[in-house]
Amino acid sequence: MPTHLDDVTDLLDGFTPYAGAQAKRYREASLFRDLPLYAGLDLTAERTPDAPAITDASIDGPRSLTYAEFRDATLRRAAGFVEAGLRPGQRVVLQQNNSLQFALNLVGLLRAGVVPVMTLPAHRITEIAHLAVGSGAIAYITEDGRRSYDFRELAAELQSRVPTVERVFVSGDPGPYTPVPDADPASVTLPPAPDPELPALFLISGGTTGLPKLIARTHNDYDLNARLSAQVAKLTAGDTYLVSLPAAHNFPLCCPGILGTFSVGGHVVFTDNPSPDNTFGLIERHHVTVTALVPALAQLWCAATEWEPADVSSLRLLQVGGAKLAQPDAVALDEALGDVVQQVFGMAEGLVCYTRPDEPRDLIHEVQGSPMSEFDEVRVVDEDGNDVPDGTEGELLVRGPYTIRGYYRADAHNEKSFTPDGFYRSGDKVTRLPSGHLAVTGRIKDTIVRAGENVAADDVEENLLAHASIRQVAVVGLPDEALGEKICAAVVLSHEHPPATPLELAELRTFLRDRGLAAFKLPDDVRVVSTLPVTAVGKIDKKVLREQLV
Ligand code: OOB
Repeated sequence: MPTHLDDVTDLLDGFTPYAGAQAKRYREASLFRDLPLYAGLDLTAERTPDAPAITDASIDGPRSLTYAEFRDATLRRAAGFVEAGLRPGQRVVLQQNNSLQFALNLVGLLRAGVVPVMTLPAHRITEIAHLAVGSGAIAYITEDGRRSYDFRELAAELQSRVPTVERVFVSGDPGPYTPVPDADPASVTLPPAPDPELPALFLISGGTTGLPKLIARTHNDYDLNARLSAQVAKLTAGDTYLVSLPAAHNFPLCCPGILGTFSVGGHVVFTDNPSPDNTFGLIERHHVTVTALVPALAQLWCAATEWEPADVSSLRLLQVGGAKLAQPDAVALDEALGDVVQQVFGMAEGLVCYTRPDEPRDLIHEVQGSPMSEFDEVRVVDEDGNDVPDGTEGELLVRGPYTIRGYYRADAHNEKSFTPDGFYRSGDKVTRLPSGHLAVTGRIKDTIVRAGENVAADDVEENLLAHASIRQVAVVGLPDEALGEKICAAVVLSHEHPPATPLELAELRTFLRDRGLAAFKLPDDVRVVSTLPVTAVGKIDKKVLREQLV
């Protein structure tokens, strides 16, 4: 019979802690609170027990809970998990749509010292099985089939492929499984608060290549992430945050998102449908002040201001991140919604950059922000690892108090992804301004090797986006006998400025040549598509696109 100690020892096997001189500096600067991740919620519940904490506006709702009610419900859920036999240090895969149940399960697990693996609703068996094996998960917590997909089927498949996932708990109709458990906290001994230097939860890497990697975030570092983000967003108890993106993603979860809003005593509204015909009404009804979107969704919201009748003027901060927001889109959003855009450049691995609400609007439109902590050490380096001057493109490396020092149980990846002195190699191409602001220019490996020449996809994309009839674009390499790879541009046409005649390759090549693009970078193929495939959180997914185009 394994003991608690075994579970925690097992959790720590493959985890890279913060160490060395930096860890000492962070301690000396008192960056960490040494409290469990749910402390922000508990402190708020003490201060303002009757303030609104959560409104569930998903298909489970509508239902609202005050801070005291929500805290008590999470204690009952934690007691339920303990009574069901879950032990501190064990990992469980959590997969749920945005709802109160998601929040109860998350906080209930944290209180029980159980470590959730934060998967997204769009993940399917390949990713879920991979993450369950990688984390050593013993349970899967999910929901029934009332939304677009029946997760109980995924549960069956998961248990047949990964027998170490012994338990399945389901919110809603459990079918053959166990309902998510609740118990009287007075009748169960909850474990002591977890060590704040231990992993609190696992995030999933956002890359569009290969299978996702596990990112262990500690109580201390993730709590810091929430509090600093809340400060940058100037979040207060008067704010209402709408969870539009999948709640388990770092951006809506903690930047400042759900956890940041709890820490200041604001109100969190959950929706499981981010389309404007639903969200605009919610913004009006609940006086939503802050929300977070990926650029594709932001474009849709921007267009919808033309026809949606709801009053969305309560919105003071529209955070856009996860992928690059084009400058004209940032301008259009500010015009449509009244100077509300905040650019957010973040990563599950840690570093989050924000534009600040009081910065000049034209700067906010141009850059993806600057790091949120003065302890974030950013380097921009060339291919040989040498620092480049400000204004020159290079790879972003980062080390800081809330950036991981290694992926979980991934020694081979860690060799490539971290420098010996602990900097994370982001794979992102950026330029840095003397002010410290970063502009993201692309991904290091997003290149096409055409007839022996390296072509950066972002270079071609940026130039194509300057075409009035092109709304969205993704450039990928496709196999070609003569060239090795040929350059293919998948374009989504603009509704406002549709081309007079169908868009032809020859015309696009002339357009790009006139803009000064080198001949070897000109697309060999153009495909007009109605939408581009996206990842679980809504970023353009080039891997899937390539498969669709060949
Ligand atoms: C966020 O996190 P992930 O882990 O899903 O993805 C991180 C990657 C970054 O390395 C970068 O390649 C890209 O997504 N990215 C951006 C961006 N924000 C993220 N690329 C260009 N412009 C941006 N504004 O995506 C994430 C985590 C926390 C907050 C916001 C986003």
